[in-house]
Amino acid sequence: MAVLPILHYPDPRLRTVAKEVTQVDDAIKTLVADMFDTMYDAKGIGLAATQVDRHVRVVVMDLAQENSTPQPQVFINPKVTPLTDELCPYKEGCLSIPEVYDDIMRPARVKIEALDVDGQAFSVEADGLLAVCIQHELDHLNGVLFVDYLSRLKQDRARDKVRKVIAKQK
Ligand code: K1U
Ligand code: ZN
Repeated sequence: MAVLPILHYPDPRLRTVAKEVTQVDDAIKTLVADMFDTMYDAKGIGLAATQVDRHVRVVVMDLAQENSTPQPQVFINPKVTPLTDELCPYKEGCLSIPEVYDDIMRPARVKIEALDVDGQAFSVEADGLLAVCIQHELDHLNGVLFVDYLSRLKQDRARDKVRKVIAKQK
């Protein structure tokens, strides 16, 4: 298992549209394990394969509160269908856009259909943070970032902020 490097905005590789997984084989299982290592190391609650420069439709998530039992979830080839026209705001963050947060409006309730890490199909209805997070991660698989929903001014500020944060880390 390994902690993988995370791509940062505005890296053009974050714009790649990920390909469907055709077989949940050992290579995908290793990717899933590495993505969990990477997500936990970065203290995130979700991660899309796109963010670690792997362009397959794989998402990992753990929405457990800090200091509680981990609740790892895997979504392979996720499909998300809104179940309501109601949009809810949530102050989103992104491991690829560190230290930038802003309110994004998304459908409040969705149906998620996906494969699990054993290749078994499942379906779940979601609201709250799960609904927000799966829509954010699905956007990553389609090359979309939450700052794309913001003004050009806020996008420019986000780019400057990420540059400064990354420079400080070096
Ligand atoms: O995809 C990612 O970059 C992961 C992202 C998931 C996400 C969080 C909040 C709203 C939408 C999507 C993160 O984990 S951001 C990391 C973070 O600091 C955070 C952790 C817990 C709650 C909220 C944000
Ligand atoms: Zn993100």
